[in-house]
Amino acid sequence: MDFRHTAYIGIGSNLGNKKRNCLNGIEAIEGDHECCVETKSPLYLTEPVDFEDQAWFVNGVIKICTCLDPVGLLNRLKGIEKKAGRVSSGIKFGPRILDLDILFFDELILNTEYLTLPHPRLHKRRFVLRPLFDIEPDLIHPVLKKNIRTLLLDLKDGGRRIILFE
Ligand code: PH2
Ligand code: MG
Ligand code: MG
Repeated sequence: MDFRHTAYIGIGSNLGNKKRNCLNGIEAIEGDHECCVETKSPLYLTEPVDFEDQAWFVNGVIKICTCLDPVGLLNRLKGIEKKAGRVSSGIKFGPRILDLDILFFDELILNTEYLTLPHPRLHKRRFVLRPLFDIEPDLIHPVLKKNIRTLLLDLKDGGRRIILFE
């Protein structure tokens, strides 16, 4: 199999055993024959953003290689979320057992109804930038043309709290 693509996946949970849910999500990706996990960031406990009246999250980022195309990978991740028991809370940005978001897929820029790449909010979110910085500080955002280190240093989010979890 030709694992020609590189993708970064954001992982999050704020329901139940949040750390276990994240680790189970990573293990499910590791168990997928069309993905291989290359690097895992540490996990962080993070203050909720966008919808603030909810529990803190556990978040991390992994780097994978895959032979799937972006939509194939997205569907695979949605399947893993569903298997983990994810149901809609009815609230946009609300609580979830497991969230697996494609952050980057190669240097691809994509704007469809189903999928936007890079992830449209990643550069505003400390809970994504910090673990990304841990594993790939020099990675360049193909739209903003800045590396992760710079995006993190320039981030103005009022100092959202993020605490190393392990
Ligand atoms: N995910 C959201 C909304 N808010 N806040 C934190 N800290 N971590 C998340 O993963 C998160 C969030 C919707 O995807
Ligand atoms: Mg998601
Ligand atoms: Mg998300």
